[in-house]
Amino acid sequence: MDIWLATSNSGKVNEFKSLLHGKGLVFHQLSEVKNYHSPAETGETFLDNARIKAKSLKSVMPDQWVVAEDSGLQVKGLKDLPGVHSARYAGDKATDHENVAKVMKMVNLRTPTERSAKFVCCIVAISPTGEEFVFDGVVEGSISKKVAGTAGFGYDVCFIPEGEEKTFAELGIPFKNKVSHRAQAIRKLVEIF
Ligand code: ITT
Repeated sequence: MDIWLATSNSGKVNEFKSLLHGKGLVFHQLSEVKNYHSPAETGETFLDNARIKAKSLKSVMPDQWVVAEDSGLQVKGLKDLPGVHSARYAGDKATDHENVAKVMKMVNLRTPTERSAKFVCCIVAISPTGEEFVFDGVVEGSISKKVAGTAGFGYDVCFIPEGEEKTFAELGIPFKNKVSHRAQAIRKLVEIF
């Protein structure tokens, strides 16, 4: 079965592929869609933004399964920021490195002793007949005292999942894929295919 993934984040694509490996699914990426421009993520929630991305791709792929995902880091002591702004926390064209640096700076400045945080993921899938499915996942944890590790992407270098002492980036992808927010949502998604 063909699935069109409405994401330009290669870290997300890799996790979808590895979590759904062997399920007979063929993933297509935005780079295969000619003249496609990702929509502005103007929603106030992860669901809003996942739906905006899914509907946008669906409008040019009307007969296909389309899957979009919106996710981010919520830091308790920063009033759940960066949240839906996770990809752009340090500016519109910010790199992962710059976003992580800003989170570390803000946490150390505003909430050095309360470092609780969570990753949230919302997936919206739209079937060839236009039926919408929504799945989510959350992983609780905390912001590390210093960045560490090389696996994964985004904030993985500064996020320690609950019960562990190392960051996702140190624990590696096989570990992350057992517990992550995205893994939880993808496991629910797979049941509809
Ligand atoms: P698309 O919109 O094209 O899917 P994006 O990177 O812009 O790609 P989002 O708008 O959903 O995706 O932003 C999510 C950001 O949150 C992402 O760029 C990371 O910085 C962060 N993030 C989400 N999931 C993460 C994870 O599993 N590990 C580390 N950081 C994550």
